[in-house]
Amino acid sequence: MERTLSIVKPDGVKKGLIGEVIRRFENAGLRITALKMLKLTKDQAKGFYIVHKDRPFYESLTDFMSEGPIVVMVVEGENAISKVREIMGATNPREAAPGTIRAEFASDIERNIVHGSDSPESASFEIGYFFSSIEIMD
Ligand code: 3AN
Repeated sequence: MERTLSIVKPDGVKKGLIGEVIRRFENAGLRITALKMLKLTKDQAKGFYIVHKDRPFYESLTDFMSEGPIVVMVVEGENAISKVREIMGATNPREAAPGTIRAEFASDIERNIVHGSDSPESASFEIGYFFSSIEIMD
């Protein structure tokens, strides 16, 4: 069993896609083991995306991620990290495979509806950023 952190980003929440994202994860046999809605401050968004601090899109990405409410969740299952990324589609929606969340709903490479951890190391950092161990179900 593997755990990953997924986020319905501000554009996803605004477009009413919280249920759609969760439905796709659950339909793929994954389980939601922690879930909450919150609005990040700019500094909290910067902390979450600290690995991207030297990238040219860091300022704009952290503005976007703090512009409105998000839904964060822990998703668990066999190969949860790669399964979630497959369901999301490529970062750039124009390159995302047909039928993926980003291909169907994302407007551009930044406003791309959903986040999923890209490795066990980032999953561990990202889950710990939002949840304590007693908030995650067995
Ligand atoms: P992914 O979310 O597919 O793992 P990352 O980790 O490379 O992609 O990037 C994190 C986030 O930064 C993306 N979800 C997207 O919102 C934003 N992003 C990535 N690349 C760009 C870019 N070239 N221009 C603007 N925003 C970007």
